[in-house]
Amino acid sequence: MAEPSPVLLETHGALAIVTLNRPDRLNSFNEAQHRALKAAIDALAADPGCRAIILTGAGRGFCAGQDLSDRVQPEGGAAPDLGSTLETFYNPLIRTIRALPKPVIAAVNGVAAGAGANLALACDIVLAAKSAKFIQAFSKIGLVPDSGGTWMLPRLVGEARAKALTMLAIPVPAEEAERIGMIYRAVEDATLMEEAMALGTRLADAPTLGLADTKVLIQKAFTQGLDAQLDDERDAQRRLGRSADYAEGVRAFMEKREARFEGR
Ligand code: T3D
Repeated sequence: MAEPSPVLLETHGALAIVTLNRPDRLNSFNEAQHRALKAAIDALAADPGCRAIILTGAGRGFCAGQDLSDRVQPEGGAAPDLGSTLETFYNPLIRTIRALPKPVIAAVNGVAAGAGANLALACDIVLAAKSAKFIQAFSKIGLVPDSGGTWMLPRLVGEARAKALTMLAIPVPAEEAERIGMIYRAVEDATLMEEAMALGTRLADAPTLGLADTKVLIQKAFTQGLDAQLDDERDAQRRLGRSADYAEGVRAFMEKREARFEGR
């Protein structure tokens, strides 16, 4: 029998749902899943009909990071080059999500560990089922948090918490993750996908160019000063002021009706 695809892709109008699909391994990454996820995201990036993406996991986990069964070293055998895996797979994935000019929602359906936790945190909006938890599992196997974890976590939760959570590999339940600002919201398990779809549909119907520039500007705020940020806001506003969605938004407001945005 053919192997099931390690990544599933479905579309609902302008909203796409990408599902990591290795549930027996809690959707941990092997090369096939990396390649399938890259293909799915690249296709959605190039598709003007796609205006928002949900990333989730099949089964009881979101993603348990690297599949460690691919990393077992025979006694006296050569050590793997993990830098090469990061360079080839994890880093491009995180860079792609951060640069994607469309909103990406993580719908964290269950445990998110290692690179799986940081993949979720790289998404623009993180919703998590209340039973889900986030674990920076790396210290348990002698590694550093990767996939942007050392950059993202201190920004989200502060240096003190980031160091404790990573060095001690403390599992953070979804509601606690919401409370400390690590994620946007924890929701009931039964309504996770319904809420993610509602959010995704709303974003898919929104002015896509404006959302894309908002994403870039907020991400830049961590690395540049107010003067540069003000200049960038001016440039974005100038660009967006020429967009069809801006003209439609203003018309709709004046005509007291819902705007119909087209993402251009
Ligand atoms: O290597 C490189 O290229 C560098 C990049 C590294 C990035 C990384 O992500 S390093 C960190 C790797 N991930 C981990 O260390 C997490 C390992 N997993 C766990 O700690 C636990 O599984 C969880 C805390 C995530 C969940 O615990 P629990 O008790 O809910 O489930 P479980 O029983 O441990 O797991 C269920 C099954 O999934 C189990 O298989 P089995 O016994 O039913 O056949 C388990 O072995 C498998 N599984 C879970 N995580 C992984 C995995 N198999 C392979 N790799 C995994 N990461």
